[in-house]
Amino acid sequence: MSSATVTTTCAYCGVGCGVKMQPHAEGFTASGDGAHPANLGRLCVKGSALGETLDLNGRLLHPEIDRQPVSWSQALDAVAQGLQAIIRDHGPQAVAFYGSGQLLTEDYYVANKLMKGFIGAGNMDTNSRLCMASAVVGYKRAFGTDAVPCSYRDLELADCVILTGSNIAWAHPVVYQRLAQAKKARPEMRIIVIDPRQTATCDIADLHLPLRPGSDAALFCGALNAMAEHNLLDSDFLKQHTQGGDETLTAARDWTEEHTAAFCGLPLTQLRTFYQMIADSDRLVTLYSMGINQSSSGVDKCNAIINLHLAAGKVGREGCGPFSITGQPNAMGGREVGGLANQLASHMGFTKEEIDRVERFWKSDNVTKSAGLNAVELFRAIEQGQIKAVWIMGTNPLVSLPDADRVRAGLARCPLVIVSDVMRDTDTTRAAHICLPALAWGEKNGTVTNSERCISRQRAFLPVPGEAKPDWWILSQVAQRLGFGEAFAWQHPAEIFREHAALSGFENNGSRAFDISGLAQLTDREWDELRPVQWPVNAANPQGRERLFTDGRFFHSDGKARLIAITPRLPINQPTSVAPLIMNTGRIRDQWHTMTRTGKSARLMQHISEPFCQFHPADAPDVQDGDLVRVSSSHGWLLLRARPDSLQPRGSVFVPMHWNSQFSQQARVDALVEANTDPLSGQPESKHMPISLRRWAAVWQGELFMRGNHLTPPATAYWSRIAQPDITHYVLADSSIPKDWLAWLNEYAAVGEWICQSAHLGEKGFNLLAWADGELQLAFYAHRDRPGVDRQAVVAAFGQPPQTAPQRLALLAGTAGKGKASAGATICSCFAVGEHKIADAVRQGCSSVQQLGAQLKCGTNCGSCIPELKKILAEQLAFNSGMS
Ligand SMILES: Nc1nc2c(c(=O)[nH]1)N[C@H]1C(S)=C(S)[C@@H](COP(=O)(O)OP(=O)(O)OC[C@H]3O[C@@H](n4cnc5c(=O)[nH]c(N)nc54)[C@H](O)[C@@H]3O)O[C@H]1N2
Ligand SMILES: Nc1nc2c(c(=O)[nH]1)N[C@H]1C(S)=C(S)[C@@H](COP(=O)(O)OP(=O)(O)OC[C@H]3O[C@@H](n4cnc5c(=O)[nH]c(N)nc54)[C@H](O)[C@@H]3O)O[C@H]1N2
Ligand code: SF4
Ligand SMILES: [Mo]
Repeated sequence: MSSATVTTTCAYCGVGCGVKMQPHAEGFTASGDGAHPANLGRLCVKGSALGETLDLNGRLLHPEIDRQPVSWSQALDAVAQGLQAIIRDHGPQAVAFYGSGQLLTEDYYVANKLMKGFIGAGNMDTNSRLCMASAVVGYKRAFGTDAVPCSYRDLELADCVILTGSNIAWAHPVVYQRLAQAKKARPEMRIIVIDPRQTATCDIADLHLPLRPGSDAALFCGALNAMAEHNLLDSDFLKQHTQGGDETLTAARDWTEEHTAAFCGLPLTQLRTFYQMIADSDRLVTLYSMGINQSSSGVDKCNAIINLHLAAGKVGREGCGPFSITGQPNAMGGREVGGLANQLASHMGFTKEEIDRVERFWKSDNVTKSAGLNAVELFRAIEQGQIKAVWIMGTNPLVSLPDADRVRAGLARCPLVIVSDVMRDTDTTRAAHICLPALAWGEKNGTVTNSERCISRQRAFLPVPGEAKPDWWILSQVAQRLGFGEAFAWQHPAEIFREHAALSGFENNGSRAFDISGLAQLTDREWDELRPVQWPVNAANPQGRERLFTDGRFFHSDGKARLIAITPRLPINQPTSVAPLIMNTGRIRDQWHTMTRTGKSARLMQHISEPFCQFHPADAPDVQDGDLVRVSSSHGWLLLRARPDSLQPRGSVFVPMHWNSQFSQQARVDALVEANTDPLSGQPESKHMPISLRRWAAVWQGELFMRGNHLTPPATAYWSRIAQPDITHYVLADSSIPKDWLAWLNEYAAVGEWICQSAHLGEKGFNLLAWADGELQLAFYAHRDRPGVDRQAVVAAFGQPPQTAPQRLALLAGTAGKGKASAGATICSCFAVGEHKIADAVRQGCSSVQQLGAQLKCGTNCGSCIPELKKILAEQLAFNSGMS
C-alpha cells in the first residue's frame, strides 16, 4: 500500500478528472488534482467518495470454475482448452468477446489483438455499443474519422452552448461546474438545454426545450434551414471544406418553423428564441450524449447536429464544435484500440490495405477479414447457438443490455461463459462457468482517454488483493496457452502501451487522426510519470493538440468534410392503448451504472436509496408519492417506488438504469427495453419504450436491519437493499401477511437465539428488536402502510445501543430520534446534509443557496446539489408565502 499521495485518474465518468489519493490511518482520501487539465482541482461527489468504495467486501479474489475456487493455472487452462475445442469444432466465429469502456487502454489493446489478430474472429464488441456507437459513426460520416474536434475549454469560450440529450449536472458534474462558472463570469453566454425532462442541468440554462422524445433530428434540420433562409451560413467554408451541402440543405427545406415546432411539440416562440440564440452566436458548441446516441436513428441525429456546425463554419475554431461527450472513463481509449466489432485496430477498418497493414505489424496471418457481430447481434447469436463461447470483461450485460431477460436466458444455454470481473456476485457472474478475478481501480496500472482526447494515467496505490490479476495479464496468459506466446510476451503494461502507440503511427502519414507515435519510445519510467496529454501526439504535435481540424482539412480522401442529408425518424415504438406512456431511462447523480461500486457507499445511497419511477401526477392520478408501482412493457415488468413530479413531462416516465438483482427484487430496467437498434451503428434505443404504470397495493411494507452482511433478501414481492456501514438493510413489501412474524423472520435470521423485544400492532403491523450481549442484532418494522422508521436512529443504535427503557421503547416503535429533526434524503452528499434540515433552514429565514451554504455547508464543495437546493428553496419559499 502506498504511503505517499498518489496522483491518478477518477474511476468513473468520461470527464476523466485527475485525483490525488492521500493515505491516512483508516484508508485514503480523494481530492482533485489541481494540475490535471480536465478538472483543475475540482471533483464531484462520486469522485470525492472514491476512498469509501475501496473495501474488499464482495470482491472476486480467486479464480472460480462453477463457483468453486481453483488455481490460476487450472482456470487459465480451462479457458484456453475450452476456447480451443470450440474453435477446432466450430471455427473462430463461434467464440466472442464482450468488453467495456472501463478497461484500461492496455487491457483493451490486448483483448483486441487476441481476438481480431490471432484467434481471427471479428466477434469482439463492447458496452460502448450501448453508449458511443452512434457518435462514432456520426463523426466518421462527417469527418472521415472518429475524432472529437474540441476540448472542455471550448465550452468555456463559447458564446452559446447547446446541451442536448445530456444531463451533465448529474452525469458529467465537473464539466457542469466548469460551464456554470464560465456562465457566471460571462453572464451573456447562452446555455440551451434540450431534453424532454426538466433536469438538474436546466438550472444554468437560459432556455429549456422540452421537445417530444426522439425529435432532435428535426429540430436541428429546422435550425439549419432557418440559418440558410436568413443567410447565416458560412458559404466559403461550405464551398472550400465540405461536400454534400446542397443535398443536405434541400432535404432540410421541409423543416419550416411551423412544421418543426409541430413535429417537436414546441411552441413556435420558443423555437424562434432557440434559432435566434444560435444566430446571435459566433462561437457555438453543441454537446450531446445518450439522449441523442441511444436511438434507432442516433447516427442521423449526430449528423444533423454536425451538419449545422459545418454549414455555419462552427468547427475547428476556438469555442466551437459538435462535442460528443463520452460516458465511461475509457470509452475513448476503446475507440482508439478498435474495440468495437466494426473496427479492426487503431482507427483502421477492414479494407484489404488496412488488414494487410495490421497483419504485418502484428506479424499474424490470421487477422479477421471482416467486421463481427455487434453487442445485440452477438448475444442473439449466443441464444441461437452460433456462438458457443463468450468472454465478458468489465461489463454487466445481464443488467445493461436491452431485452436483458432474454439475454440471460440465451446466456444460460451458452456452453462456455467466461467472466472477468472485480465483484463475485453480479447478475453476469451468476451466469458464468469460469470467473476470473481482475484488479480493480486503485490496484491496476495503465492509461485511459477522456472525452477531450486526453490520455492520463490510472495508477495503483493499493496492494494486490487475494489472487486478482490485471486484465492484460490474464488475456496474455490465455494467448500463450493458445500458442500465440511471442506476440503476447509483455511483462509490464508500458510495453503494451508502446506497441499500441507504434501501431497508431505505423504507415500513418497523416491518414489517421489517431496518432500517438510520439509516445512510442517512452521508457517504463516515462510512461509511469506520463502527464495528461491530448492526442494526436506525433512529430507535428509533440505536446499534443487541443483542437482538431483548425486548417479545415478533414480525413475523407479529398480532405473535405461531408454534410449528410437527413430524413428525421421518430422512435420505433410509439405509445399504444395498453402501453400509453413512454419510459425514458438514464442516470442519477450518485450511482454508477449497475451499482457494483457506488452501491457500497452508504453516503451515496442516501441521495436516492430505492429504484424509482418519476412521472407527471396526472399520468397516474391514483398513485401517491411513496406508493409502489408496477411498470410493465411488452417485455417484462418492474416494481418501483413512485415519485410523482409535476416537472416531469406528460406521458413520459423516467426510470434509473442502475438497480441490479443484488439491490432490488424486480428493478432491472433493461428487462423492459426492446432491442431496437440504429441500422448504421447498432446502438439500441434505450430511452423510448412504451409502458403502462399502475399502483401495486402492498398488504404490508417493512424495513429490516441486521448486523453484518450475511442476510439474504427475504422472499417478498418487493425488496430493495440500502447500503449501511456494517449493517444489512432491506426495505420490504409483500402481498400476503405471514401467519407468524417470528417464524417468518427465523427463515432469514436466527432470531430465536436472541433476546427479542416485540410489539404486535394488531392488524396494523409488527415490530421487533433482537439483542445479544447487550448489542442490537436485528431490528424489524412491518406496517400496513410504509412504516415511518427513523433509519438514522436505528442504524446508530447498532453502534450505540439505547440505555434507558423509554429509549428502547422508542427504538422499538421506530421513532427513536424523531424528536430531533430527521434528515430526510441526503441532498448534499459531500457534507451529508438532508432535505429536512435544508427545508428547516429556509423556514427559519435562509433565502439563497449562498445563505444555506454559509449555515449548513451544503453545496459548498462539489456543487452537484445546487440545482436541488434551489428546488427546495423555491418550494419552501412558495409554501412560506402561501402560509403568510
Ligand atoms: N452519476 C453518473 N454519471 C455517469 C454515469 C452513471 O452511471 N452515473 N455513467 C456515465 C456514462 S457511461 C454515460 S454514457 C454518461 C451518460 O450521460 P447522459 O447522457 O447525460 O445521461 P442519461 O441520464 O443517460 O441521459 C441524458 C438525458 O437524455 C434525455 N433524453 C431522453 N430522450 C431524449 C430525447 O429524445 N432527446 C433529448 N434531447 N434528450 C433525451 C434524458 O431525459 C436524460 O436527461 O454518463 C456518465 N456519467
Ligand atoms: N436502459 C438503459 N440501459 C443502458 C443505458 C441507459 O442509459 N439506459 N446506458 C448504457 C451505457 S451508456 C452503458 S456505458 C452501459 C453500462 O453498463 P455496464 O458496463 O454493464 O455497467 P457497469 O456496472 O459499469 O459494469 C462494469 C462491470 O465491470 C466490473 N469491473 C469494474 N472494474 C473492472 C476491471 O478493472 N476489470 C474487470 N474485468 N471488471 C471490472 C464491475 O464490477 C461491473 O460488474 O449501460 C448501458 N445500458
Ligand atoms: S466528474 Fe466524472 S471523472 Fe470527475 S470526479 Fe466526477 S465522476 Fe470522476
Ligand atoms: Mo455509457
